[in-house]
Amino acid sequence: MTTAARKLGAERGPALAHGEFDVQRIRADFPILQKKIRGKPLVYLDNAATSQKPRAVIDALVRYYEESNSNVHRGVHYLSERATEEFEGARRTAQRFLNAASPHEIIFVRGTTEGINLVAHSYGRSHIGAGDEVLITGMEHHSNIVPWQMLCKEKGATLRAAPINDDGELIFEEFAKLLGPKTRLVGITHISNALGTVNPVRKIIELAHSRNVPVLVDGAQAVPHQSVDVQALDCDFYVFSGHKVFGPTGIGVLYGKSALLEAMPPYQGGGDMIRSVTFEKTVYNHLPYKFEAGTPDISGAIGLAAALDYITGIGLDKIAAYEHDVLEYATRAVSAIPGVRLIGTAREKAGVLSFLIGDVHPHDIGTILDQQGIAIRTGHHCSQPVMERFNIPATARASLALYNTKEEIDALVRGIGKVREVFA
Ligand code: C6P
Repeated sequence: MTTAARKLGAERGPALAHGEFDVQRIRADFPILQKKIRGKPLVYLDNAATSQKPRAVIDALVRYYEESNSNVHRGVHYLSERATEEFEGARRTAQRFLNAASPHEIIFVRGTTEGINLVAHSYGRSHIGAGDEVLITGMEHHSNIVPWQMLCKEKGATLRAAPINDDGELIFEEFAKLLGPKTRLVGITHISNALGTVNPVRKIIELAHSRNVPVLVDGAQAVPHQSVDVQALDCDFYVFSGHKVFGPTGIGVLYGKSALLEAMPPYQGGGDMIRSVTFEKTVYNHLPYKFEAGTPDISGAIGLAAALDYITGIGLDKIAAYEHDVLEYATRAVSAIPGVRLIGTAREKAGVLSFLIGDVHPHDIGTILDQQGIAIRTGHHCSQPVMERFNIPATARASLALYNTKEEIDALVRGIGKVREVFA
């Protein structure tokens, strides 16, 4: 072992430095992490785009299709009752995961994007009118920009975005100034996918509520990394995607406070969302079914519940502490490489390391890393206004999950070294 390698080893600390958090045991739960990519061990650092799935989730999907598959809320037969029980059990799991007051505050949707669109169409259309304003921030994903823009255009309302500073933090005073008498809704990301910034959502919600403005929190990048308690946050809506939290694609959760959801009109019409239908009139179903028209993603919900149980079993506080340590290690190691510029240097960060290397195009960085079995994302990360704020077209982004190790960060650092060699 070289002196440098020994020094790095000492910095890394023992493998079990985080109490019972045994990263190697966790890695063994994820079949895909055992694969080789282009002849090299897979180093998967694209978790903000989508996370890998543990055996528990894969097994839950297979078990559902082998033993329970049927439609829900419809049949009197054994399988339909069993599928309904499992589907509604998944809702209760999501309720516990977010600490929602009731399972009927959990609406199953396709993902974060659909959750935000649901709120924009249903709550937005009935509460936002000409001259009103929707307030977001300068670090939102397109999913938390475009639905509001569409709504504002339709209604003659205005979309406002609170600016961010050079570290990628929300400028709170500017946000407070923009939160005015015309603001009807605040939409804010909990953690930025492009920068990793963790927003002070509790403080934002308190301020918005002091002015009677409801708040939607985009939790897509938060739920895999830290525990979320919607009652403690007191948010009005909270959305996340299953596939970013080790669950299947095609399923997500919209949490909404009962009183708000009760008063909102349905988003889509169809089966399951009705109590009775005549050609003259439809009486809508009660919550949560009023917002779940058509056959839902039954297996997705069951797979998601398995994922939530999986991370809850490990402990989100342990996951947060472990990932914080790996992110700090990665930040130190990557920023020490000559020519590297980090985009997003907020004091409170989680999960994401966005960077540039000299004037090398991020797509070239991604391609050279891919040849070494290292998966990162390059581009604007569906956050073009963030790129504009930093006056760059794109970044290379390494994003972490609970199974990433400091050894993988070392591989990333070596990979960046290769990029620098190629473009020297
Ligand atoms: N961000 C990324 O690589 P969907 O596609 O509905 O599951 O999630 C949309 C979404 C909403 N908000 C935030 C903060 C997000 O990060 C994402 C998805 C991925 O960063 C894919 S663009």
